[in-house]
Amino acid sequence: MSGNDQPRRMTGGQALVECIAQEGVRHVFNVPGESYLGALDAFYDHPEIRLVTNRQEGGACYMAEAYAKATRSVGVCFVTRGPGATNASIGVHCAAQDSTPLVLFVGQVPRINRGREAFQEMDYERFFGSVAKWVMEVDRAEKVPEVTRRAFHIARSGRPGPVVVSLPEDMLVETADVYIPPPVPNTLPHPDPALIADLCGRINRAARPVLLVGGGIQYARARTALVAFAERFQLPVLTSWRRNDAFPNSHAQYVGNLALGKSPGQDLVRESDLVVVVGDRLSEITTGDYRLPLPGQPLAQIDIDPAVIGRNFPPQLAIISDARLALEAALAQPASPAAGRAEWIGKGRKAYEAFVTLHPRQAEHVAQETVIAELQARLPADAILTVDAGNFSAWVQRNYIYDAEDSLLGPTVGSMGYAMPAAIGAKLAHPDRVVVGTCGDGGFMMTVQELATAVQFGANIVQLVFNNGSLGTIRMHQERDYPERVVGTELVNPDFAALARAYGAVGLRVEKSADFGPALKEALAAGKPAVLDILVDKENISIGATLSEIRTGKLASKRKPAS
Ligand SMILES: Cc1ncc(C[n+]2csc(CCOP(=O)(O)OP(=O)(O)O)c2C)c(N)n1
Repeated sequence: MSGNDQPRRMTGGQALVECIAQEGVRHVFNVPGESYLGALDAFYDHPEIRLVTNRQEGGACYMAEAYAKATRSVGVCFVTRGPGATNASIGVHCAAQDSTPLVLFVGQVPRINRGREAFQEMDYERFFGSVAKWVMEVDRAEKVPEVTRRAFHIARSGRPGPVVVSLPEDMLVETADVYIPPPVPNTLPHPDPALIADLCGRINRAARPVLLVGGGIQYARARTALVAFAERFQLPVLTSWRRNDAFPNSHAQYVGNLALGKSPGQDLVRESDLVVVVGDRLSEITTGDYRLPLPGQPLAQIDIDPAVIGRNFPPQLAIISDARLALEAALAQPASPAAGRAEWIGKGRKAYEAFVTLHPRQAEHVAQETVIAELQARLPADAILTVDAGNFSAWVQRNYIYDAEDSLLGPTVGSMGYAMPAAIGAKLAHPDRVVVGTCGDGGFMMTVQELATAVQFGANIVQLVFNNGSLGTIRMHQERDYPERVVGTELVNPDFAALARAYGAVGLRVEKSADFGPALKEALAAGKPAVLDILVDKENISIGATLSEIRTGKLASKRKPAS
């Protein structure tokens, strides 16, 4: 898409929407506000952009964030000043920790009123300063294209992330001669060939190397190169927290996901003599509280962002590069993997397969294992699952096999209320793929209002609610640290199936394991959004231990010294 050569007379709002259209944006998520009416009106003349009106800005911003994840392009969200911005901030924080390209446009008070504590006035630079990659207020209509182009460029380049652009209300209706330059090309950093040769030499010599990959693979569209690289250099592959889909899970070299709790993948890292990390920031959860890789363990890191390299773990070899370009360069290097690799990979794969094999538990209501087995059996291979924060997600992440690209969208930031807006965003991005959102009863109610958005915009998702009448994760922590002192974690819920029907969606209540399969089948064929209210036992509160086991000390407390 190109800009226009000659300046044109237009308002700030018109220039803004023109720029957004030229960036190739086809969905914009918003909650309207009078503070950006001049931009809102400009969408009227751009029917090629679908303006999705949400019911709460938290839902809108999550939806834009997940749309960005599902398309690996920049998500765009518009909210009003002050309260709109604060509501949307959950999505900005999510985009920051999840490295998701997002531009949040926020209305602002008229320029003459800046600094007067005018109606709903906020200083966005200070408010978003610690989470956004860049925050900028556009002070003149003719500067709209310059700031917008830069906003998109910053959001998607390097380590992707959120940008906030503040739009004074009067600037949006001001007319000016506006020159619109073309979008900034996304230039990718190439690796240093000598370092790639060094890396491949180390990999060839290592007896027990592991390859850990994260979201950088997904944004670089590096899957083909990654699979070829893993095969050529005979490496077992691990994925990071909530990036399970960065590598096909059915591949014989896939050995697991590094998530909360103990896993055989962690053992493999512990035993490794070379940990190669590509496109992952080595978060607290992926590294098991910053304990893996071990101190002094040989580490090689490839990342697009110099600030990510060595932040928590000092690597012995560091390559700043786009993940795909680095892996493709490595493919041209001689491969002579040390003897014993097949056994090393086989050992990891065997442990992984045992770890993810489902063993349905005793359950009065629905066993989570049955839900996963049915999903695996009934969903098409390219289905997209979204997850929320909550204990239920452990089953969705550990036991489901993610083979397709971008088939798991989850908040690595761990914020509740994500799954349903994310599912809607993913469905709007990929109308032909089946999209299933998964959440707990607590998380569902945080953004339940977006079910109206799904119905209005024809996003026919299936939303699964694992309903245990409790904020189960916190109850688990509570029982572990303060056994039998239950306070603040019980929930009295509405009838979710009836609520869904009131929204115009399909609503089904599933009380027994045997009923889940037929209910899922009905939901998938419904031709409209569907919510399955799945009753799960409070006793089966976590994947690692039952409520009774936790009460009797099966989980070690992180907060209190062992007595
Ligand atoms: C926005 C937000 N608020 C609070 C939390 C803290 N938190 C994490 S999990 C959780 C409970 C989730 O309960 P539910 O959605 O019912 O799922 P469950 O753990 O029972 O499976 C809470 C309150 C959070 N992560 N995000």
